[in-house]
Amino acid sequence: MRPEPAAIPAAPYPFALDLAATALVIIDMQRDFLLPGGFGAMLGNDVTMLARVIEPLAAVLAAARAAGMMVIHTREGHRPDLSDCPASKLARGHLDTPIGAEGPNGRVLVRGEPGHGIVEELAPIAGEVVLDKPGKGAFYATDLELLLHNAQISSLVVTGVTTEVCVHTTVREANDRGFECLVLSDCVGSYFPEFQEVGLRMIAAQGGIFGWVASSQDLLAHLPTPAAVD
Ligand code: TIU
Repeated sequence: MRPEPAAIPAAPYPFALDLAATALVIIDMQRDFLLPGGFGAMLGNDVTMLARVIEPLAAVLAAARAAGMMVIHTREGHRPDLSDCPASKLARGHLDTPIGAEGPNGRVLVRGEPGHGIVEELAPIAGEVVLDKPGKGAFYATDLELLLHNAQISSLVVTGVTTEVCVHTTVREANDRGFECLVLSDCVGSYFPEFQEVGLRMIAAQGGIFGWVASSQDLLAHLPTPAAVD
């Protein structure tokens, strides 16, 4: 028999967690955003601001795997010929090292390059979805909605970077498509502390206009403890 949903303490009110109908979505935990020399750095950001997300997110990923949850990793980036990169995105920021140019981690935001890869602490394993997306939202120009529909997923635990850009865009897209989103406050990160704070408040405000916000500890308390790894 399917277990009763657990009530996860969250803002603005407890989130009903039905594990079989919930996927963990990890947004763009790529070297291009987290390490020096990638897209995030080329935009002028202090990339060290995002490192604090890795440890709690690795714990959530391990617990999600132990619980048998569907896991989806997204990666923002483009085809090597940049044919899927809008001219507006390419031009934005007047970057010295724009999308597609050679940087210390390979060509910036290009699929297959070292910078485009997910940081090793959160590397996908067999059976997990790795979803390449050309935009900020994970639903735009991808088959994410079809994958979730076919897996009978109705709720998303949303994590990754950055809070106000790709996480927010994805949560807004998911909300309009009828998915319930629980955003983990310590597993999403921003280059801007004020955007982190306000970005999270915007999700849960107005009775949960886009979804719920909880800490990873509050979710982990309701997931099976992963077997210890030596
Ligand atoms: N610039 C910034 O904050 N983010 C992005 O460009 N992409 C994602 O958030 N993944």
